Amino acid sequence: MTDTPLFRPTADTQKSNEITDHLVTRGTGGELHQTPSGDTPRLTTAQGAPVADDQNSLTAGPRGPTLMEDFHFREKIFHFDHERIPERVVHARGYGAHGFLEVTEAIPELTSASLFQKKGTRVPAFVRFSTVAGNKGSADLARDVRGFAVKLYTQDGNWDIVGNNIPVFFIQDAMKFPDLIHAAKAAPDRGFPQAQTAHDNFWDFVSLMPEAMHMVMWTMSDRAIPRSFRFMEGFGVHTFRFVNAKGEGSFVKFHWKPKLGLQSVTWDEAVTIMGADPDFHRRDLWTAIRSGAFPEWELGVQVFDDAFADSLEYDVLDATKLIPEEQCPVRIIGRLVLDRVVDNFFAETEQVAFCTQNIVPGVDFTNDPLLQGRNFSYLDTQTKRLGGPNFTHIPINAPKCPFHHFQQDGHMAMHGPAGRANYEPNSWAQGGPRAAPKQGFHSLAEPMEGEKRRIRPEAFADHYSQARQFYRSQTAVEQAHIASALVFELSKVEVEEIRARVVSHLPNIDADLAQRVADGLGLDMPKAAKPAKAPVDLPLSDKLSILRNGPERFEGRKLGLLVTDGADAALVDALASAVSAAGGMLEVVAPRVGGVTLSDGTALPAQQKIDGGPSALYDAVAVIVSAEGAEMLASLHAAKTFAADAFAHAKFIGLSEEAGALFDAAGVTGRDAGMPTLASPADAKAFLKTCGALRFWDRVS
Ligand code: HDE
Repeated sequence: MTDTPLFRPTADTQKSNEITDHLVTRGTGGELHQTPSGDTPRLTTAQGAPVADDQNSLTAGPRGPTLMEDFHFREKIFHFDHERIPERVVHARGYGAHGFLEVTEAIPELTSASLFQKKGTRVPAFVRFSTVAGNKGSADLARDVRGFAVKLYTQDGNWDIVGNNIPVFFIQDAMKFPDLIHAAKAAPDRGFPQAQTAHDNFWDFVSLMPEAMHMVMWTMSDRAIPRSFRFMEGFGVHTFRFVNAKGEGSFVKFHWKPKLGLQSVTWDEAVTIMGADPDFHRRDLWTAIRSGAFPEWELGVQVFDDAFADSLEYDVLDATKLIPEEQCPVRIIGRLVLDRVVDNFFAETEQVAFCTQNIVPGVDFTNDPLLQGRNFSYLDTQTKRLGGPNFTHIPINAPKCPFHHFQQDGHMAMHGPAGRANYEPNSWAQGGPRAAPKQGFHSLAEPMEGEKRRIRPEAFADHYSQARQFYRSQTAVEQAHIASALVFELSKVEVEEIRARVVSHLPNIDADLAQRVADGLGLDMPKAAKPAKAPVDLPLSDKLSILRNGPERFEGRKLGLLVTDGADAALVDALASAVSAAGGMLEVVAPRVGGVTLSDGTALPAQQKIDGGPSALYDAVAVIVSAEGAEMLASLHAAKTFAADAFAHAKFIGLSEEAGALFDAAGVTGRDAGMPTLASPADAKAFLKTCGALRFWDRVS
């Protein structure tokens, strides 16, 4: 062997090296630079020493051993080796964005919280949405609860409302949280299943914990497969306290209501989306914000006093219960707008540390035993996850108001106050911050007494009434989805006894639901579980349904337009204008991603090749093709699936006259009112109006 048989680029050869010539500078939107420009900063080590060669490690001779003294190599690899931090023990997969909360109604009579004193006050916000059970790399569309965690950077410190998109929880006491999560996540021996509750351990646990049944109804409903973070509600879940300047307290429950209405996908769509785009939700949020369609929620509060709480059939300290809006209206007091994506996913979304203990003067906890347990858990988990007690020094977690305290040192301390006084009281001049008895945080002076015992309150004993209320408040379509979800999940349970134990709870909720699930499983109806407290019929609540609270317009939604060469240009134009006028988004799907040539000779680029753009990704679809195009698509499996799925998922489908051949080939031979023909440009506008209803449910119900 000779000394130099292999080509190794050197600093000199870099100029002709294809890879280095296509540098993408950091911090841009991703535009490509052909060559580094004059103001491109020089590459340095973490210590700032300029680097001459980032391609080759230092060796003794071209083919010789790598030298230990190569500090640039060692530093680069060492840092890479340490890039990962522990993922969150729950809610590992999440996506965040910046925005603000604007107060639309001042409520000084209810709370002394600084932000609520004046209408129009704005505070910066950071929101992280998440799934619960899956690991960081799991798919967005898993059937799961979604986290809805909001950090508000107020003038009186950070206030974290760490909520979910479901207003109740599985368990009543934080003591059971590790059990719940162990049971829900992958089994410890085999390490699967990932990101789903469709397995024995989860159903074994909840079937032994009837208090979970209300939340089970919610997680088996379409709430657990939202179409987008932008179209889901958020809930603080627990009952909190507002405290006003006079020290008077009231109970409060927090709600986030999406301005664009509620929307979910179907389970069959979710299954497809998980393969076609596992990042569906994060991509949706990123794209919407970057395109200027800023997602918005109303902040609402249910405020009530002790007398009202005492009048309820259940306990407001029980997080497995909600208060229907019909019983206690939601008062809108603000709006949350997300208008900025993160600059760096790790620095912001991964390092953000929500803690339920982060509240501000004017807000207080209640004795909800779940909330009290959370107040310990979040602080503790951030310390582990972020490596020490100074995680509040990380910019995303630091308050944006002035802060002064005597905490010091520890790993990675970033704030090092000057001066001698690091204790209180002290008598040094300028001796440091002092407590502020007037403006400072005061707990509500609530009388407390009782025996020290481990006991569940009697008022927590009714586990079925609200589960029944939820199920019966759904539309027929939604009820069918709940039954199918239960059948799907329980069909993945291997032990029949566990399946039967789950089903034994259902007659206490609804006999018809129980029968449907038993039939779906091929199970003889088991004896109903004996309730700790007999369920009662509560008034139904429309607000619990998604379909009764959907949008009436297509704003914020996405139309998938399947086209071929020769498609009618005027029709395509009209449709694009109608989508844009409706505030929607259009994605072009074509046989090739290079796009198509329309009937007037213009080129239309595509965003998706048909195989990568199934109709499940869209809220409605249109198929505008030439006769030859329809014939060609009729022989493509992906195109036929696009058409057949759009139909099966009850989507609105706009068809050019020629497109019929594709649908016939896909086995969709009839045409219904959800499939209007787009014969002329005038039809496009009418079609978009129709799409506002989101689905043509008559087709499947
Ligand atoms: Fe959490 N939860 N949780 N949780 N939770 C965490 O904190 C915990 C509960 C929620 O985007 C952990 O930072 C206990 C209810 C969200 O970063 C951990 C109990 C609700 C997020 C933790 C609950 C939530 C978390 C894991 C039972 C809705 C994600 C990582 C008492 C109101 C926040 C972390 C983010 C995260 C503990 C129950 C919502 C371990 C002990 C109820 C949205 O601290």
